[in-house]
Amino acid sequence: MSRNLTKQELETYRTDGAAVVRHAVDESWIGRLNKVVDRQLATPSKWANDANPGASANRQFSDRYMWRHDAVIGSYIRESGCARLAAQAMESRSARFYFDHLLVKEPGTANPTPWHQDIPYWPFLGKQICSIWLALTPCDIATSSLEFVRGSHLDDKYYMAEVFAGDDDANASWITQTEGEICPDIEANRGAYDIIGYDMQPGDALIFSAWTLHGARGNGASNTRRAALSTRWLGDDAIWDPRPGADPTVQAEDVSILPGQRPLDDVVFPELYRA
Ligand SMILES: O=C(O)CCC(=O)C(=O)O
Repeated sequence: MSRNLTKQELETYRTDGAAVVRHAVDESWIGRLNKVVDRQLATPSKWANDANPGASANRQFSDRYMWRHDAVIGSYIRESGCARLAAQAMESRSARFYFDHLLVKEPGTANPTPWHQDIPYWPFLGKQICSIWLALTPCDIATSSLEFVRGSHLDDKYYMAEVFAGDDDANASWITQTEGEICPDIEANRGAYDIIGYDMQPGDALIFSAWTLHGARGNGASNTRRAALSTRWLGDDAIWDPRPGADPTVQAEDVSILPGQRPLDDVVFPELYRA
């Protein structure tokens, strides 16, 4: 099974910068991807950030850039229909894949995900860049479902990247090199912002622009994990923009393109959908 975005979902993405997509992918992916979660928690890759290694509670964990060696994630990005959903949301003829990002908060994880935009973390510029955050476990706002500042993708702001709790020194050292305005303290002034968020079931997804401000609370559940897989997508207007502070998973020496060029490097940024 794979689906298209509805007119309503497209309109919501356009105006809010984020849309919830129920039953975004076939449920058969959920069990397979949750096995990847278990495996990465047990054997993290070199790109993992782990606030409490080995713990089964109060552990914020992320791992990323697994698609090139993990068969399940490799199949998910090619076969689940998510590339088409990304292209439709971005109103782009094509969708190239950038990277996958597993985001886990074990029960009782206090760490919030700080409010941030994604664009300053990545070596790209362009308006047609988005993520699909696929829920692998049920969650609501109190158990760390993502929240968004509605319409913030249209604000023409570029905020300095935030260091997440649990980021190790190596990770913090590249993140703190980013430039931009300091992100306002949205959490302390929630009433001043139009904040939206959704209860999620496994297989539901949030599709959001790389320019939309988003964050999440800790996982307040005492016995359930919150796990999600974010996949990152590049549309027609994305250009390669390597700069200090950009995620080091893909660097200038890994690509044949030059700054300002489109990411036409098929091995590194495969085109997984074309209308
Ligand atoms: O899942 C989270 O806590 C953060 C996710 C996020 O910021 C993203 O996918 O861009």
